[in-house]
Amino acid sequence: MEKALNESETTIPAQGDTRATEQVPTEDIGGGAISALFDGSEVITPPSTSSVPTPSGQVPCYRDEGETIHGMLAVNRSLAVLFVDASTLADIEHDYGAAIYEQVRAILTNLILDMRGVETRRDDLVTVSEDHGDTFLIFLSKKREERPFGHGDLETMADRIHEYLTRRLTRMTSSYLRRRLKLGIGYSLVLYNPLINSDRLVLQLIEEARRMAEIQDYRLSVKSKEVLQEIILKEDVRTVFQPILDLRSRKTLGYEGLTRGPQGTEVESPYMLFDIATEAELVFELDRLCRRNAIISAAELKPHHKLFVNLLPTTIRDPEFQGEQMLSFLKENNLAPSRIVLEITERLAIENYDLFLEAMKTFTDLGFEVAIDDMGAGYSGLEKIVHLKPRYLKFDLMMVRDIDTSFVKREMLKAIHSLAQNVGADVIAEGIERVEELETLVELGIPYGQGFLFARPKPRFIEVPAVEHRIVNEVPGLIVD
Ligand SMILES: [Ca+2]
Repeated sequence: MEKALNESETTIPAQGDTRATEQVPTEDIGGGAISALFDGSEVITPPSTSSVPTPSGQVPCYRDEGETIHGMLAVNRSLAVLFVDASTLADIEHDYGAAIYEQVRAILTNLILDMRGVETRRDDLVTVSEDHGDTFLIFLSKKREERPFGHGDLETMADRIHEYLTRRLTRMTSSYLRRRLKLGIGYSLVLYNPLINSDRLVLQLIEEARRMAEIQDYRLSVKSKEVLQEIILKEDVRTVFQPILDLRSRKTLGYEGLTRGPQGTEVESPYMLFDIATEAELVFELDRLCRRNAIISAAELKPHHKLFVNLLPTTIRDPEFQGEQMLSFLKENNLAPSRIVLEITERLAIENYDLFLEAMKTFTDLGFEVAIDDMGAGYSGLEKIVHLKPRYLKFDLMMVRDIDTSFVKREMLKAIHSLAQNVGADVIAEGIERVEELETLVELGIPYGQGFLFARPKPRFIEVPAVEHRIVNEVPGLIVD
């Protein structure tokens, strides 16, 4: 993603989220994990508001600017409007609460106001369609001596503004976006007619711009789908590996294969990839590619290490992942099923329970081990999980974040840990970033973990030095890479 852009723009990082400033695709998903599509509704403490701008001017509702708007229409004999629909930001309010949402909305408002003089004219009238709403209406001013707006000009302007706002807003709010940011930008032009009530002309103008935003949105979905189809056809994904460690001895249990899209593109992050795939109904195809790529890329894996591969329950229906064909594919890549742990998201396991039970049997009969992924991520199917008898339970990274200060998260982990012990499974904690989180996990007796504290996902297999090889006074577990 863009690193070279103006650094003075404000970013609001989620607390303790080192990823926010690094533009690294979020860890702990990849392969077939589509946890990204099913957000845990985690409440994050709002960051200090001192770093967040308040809008440099209050944006009025267009209804309160009737006189100005009618004046522009009459004087210019026409009126053009740009329609900016940011209603998908409502997800942020749902996931993080109203305070964070207001901050994100303030950032967007500032971007739109600051855009004047750059992408639009300085004296354009910026309004919202409703007070506190997330739809902006920018009435375009122009000097009388200039030629009137043509539709081509407006279309070009809408495209430029779409790019301008999407890029900046994505970067500045990346910690809160679990999905692709979608802004709908439409435009319209109405001609002045003294016989028709100006209010009605303005309403017609707005309605047409709204519909145009929908059309533009559709056009962009088609484009994203094309990008993804090309990625799948060219097999243009990479697998990076993150070690999973014994938290006491630091010995490596294995590596989780995580998928990245083409480097430096909007779809480098697996969240984006799977988000587009869901919309384009290409999840199965993408999941299959990620899984294949993880296995093919694991050639250097040492024999005593396991490979954790994410997959969807529907994989069981994939002829390529069945019987002889699969076994010979694994053999070609020097892997036996006994070295592979299949990670399946808790939510999908529960939602597709019968299929999943069948999958468990098929896969465990062949010698695979199974991990239930993203445990605790806002979905509770604990009782059903007991019957699945998985080998590992992976505790979701959102639950590990700040677990040292969260009573609720610790209690949740205790429940999952004792459940694991009852069914002969081991807990793996994901997304460990801070020493205090690690200490809490060790105190609670959690055997395994992974996270940036030890190693970032890399194209090669990093071995974290075992405890006995480290200086006693050194910070526990910290590995620099
Ligand atoms: Ca996973």
